[in-house]
Amino acid sequence: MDVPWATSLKDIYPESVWGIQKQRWEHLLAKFEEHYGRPAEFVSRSPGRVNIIGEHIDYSLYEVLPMAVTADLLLAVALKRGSPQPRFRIANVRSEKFPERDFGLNNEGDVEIDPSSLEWSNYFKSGLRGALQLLRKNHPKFALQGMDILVDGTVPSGGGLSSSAAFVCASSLAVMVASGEEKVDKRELVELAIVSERAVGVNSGGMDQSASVFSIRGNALYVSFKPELRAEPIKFPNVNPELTFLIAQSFVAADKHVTAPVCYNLRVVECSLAAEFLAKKLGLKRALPKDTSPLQVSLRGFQDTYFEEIGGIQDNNQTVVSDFSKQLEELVELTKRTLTQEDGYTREEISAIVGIPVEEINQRFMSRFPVRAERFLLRQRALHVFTEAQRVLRFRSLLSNPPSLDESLLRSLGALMQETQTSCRELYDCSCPELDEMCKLAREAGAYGGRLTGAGWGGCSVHLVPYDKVDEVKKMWETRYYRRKFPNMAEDKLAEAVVVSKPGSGSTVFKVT
Ligand code: NG1
Ligand code: MG
Repeated sequence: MDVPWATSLKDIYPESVWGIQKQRWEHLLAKFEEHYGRPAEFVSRSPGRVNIIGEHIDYSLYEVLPMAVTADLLLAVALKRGSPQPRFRIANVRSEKFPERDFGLNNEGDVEIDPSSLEWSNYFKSGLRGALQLLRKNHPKFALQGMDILVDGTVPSGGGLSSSAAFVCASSLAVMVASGEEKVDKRELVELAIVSERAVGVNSGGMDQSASVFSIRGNALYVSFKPELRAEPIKFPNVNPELTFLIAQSFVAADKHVTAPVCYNLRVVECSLAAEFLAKKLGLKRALPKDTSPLQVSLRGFQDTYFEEIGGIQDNNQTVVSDFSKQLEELVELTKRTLTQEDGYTREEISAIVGIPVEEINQRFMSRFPVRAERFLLRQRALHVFTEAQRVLRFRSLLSNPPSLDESLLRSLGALMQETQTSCRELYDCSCPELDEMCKLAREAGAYGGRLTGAGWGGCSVHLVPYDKVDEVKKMWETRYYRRKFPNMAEDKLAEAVVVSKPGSGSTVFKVT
């Protein structure tokens, strides 16, 4: 399926925001003309996302359930045709915060990116680099055009709503369209954006880019990574009271580029090492298959190989059960019995079990994206991943086959979200006191359940709230969290801290006429 071309903002946004979006787009296009002295030719757009459930399991290749939000990133573009050395000018409507940049390709015809600097244009560059590789692969004689670009983004950065993926996806899409690709295949775009975003220094999974590109308005998205990337829209059931998600900022900035070696990238390493460890301890005959996870071996790869080798699970009547969720249950028990050290494992201990020298472990798992750790908490990480994968299955089945359409359904969904929060806090260690506090306050004010969303360690949280309790929950946060913790916060910032989220549409190209 191709990325759609929109001709009206009504194709993109829900009715409630048409007015405000019209103003924003008119402002962007007027600014473009003022800045570059000619009109933009098209706008490429990709939204942020909120993850409803399935946290930190995409890079272990387990299914996740995010949805796009209405906030998005826009790139207004005009081409610089026929210049032999393409140059890129990229400016932002918020020029005080994001100063204009002008760059070209290096002598090898490549895009240079310095992942160690927190440079806003890196996200465009990584999208450009990915698109360029794909275009060169598909058209060997391909010649890149220069571009003038003006950016307008409404996804808060460092807020857990994946402004980064929105930026990278919109950028790759813009470069593809600017290069004459009228039809951009969604899956190709997602696959290239996943790999591209790693150039910015985080060894990420593929949930954000999938949600940003594939989402369909009014639906959540069930994303699978194995056997191949697939996204299935999931309609929300018509429950009474209406299913309402509140997204709340903690205003604890989670800067992945600074924390990656001890947070995000470290978790990716721990999960891959847990897969190797389990495979060896349980005596798998075959090596784990190389897959599309960031370090090429994953807990999902372990699961599939393990059950293939033992020929499935036997139930009480000795028949083989291939039920996926039963497999996950079994893996939880196996993990408890096999990864017994609560205080983690050193490199030496891991090396002795998996039979790979420490230097090779460092090289294979920790050289491209360095991590800092003495002990690796394999038991806790694997337990989180296997139980979270089960929660996603349960959540999805409650949405697709709701046992009832009343409050009890909402309570069951909320309870699963709450369990995720507990697991993120206790097993995955990716929450923070502020996020825990916000979840607790929301429940006191009537929310069914809530949890951090995205990588965690700060950023946003998402809560399932009865529609008639939305104001109470907001009030609770305002008085007991925001005003206490940030007494000097500006009123407009406070007003934007909490939003009711409606599932929005995915990437689009808009032709300016
Ligand atoms: P954030 O930090 O919200 O962009 C990150 C990863 C996801 C996923 C979540 C945790 C990137 C681009 N995204 O999301 O792939 O692993 O954390 O579930 O790094
Ligand atoms: Mg991100």
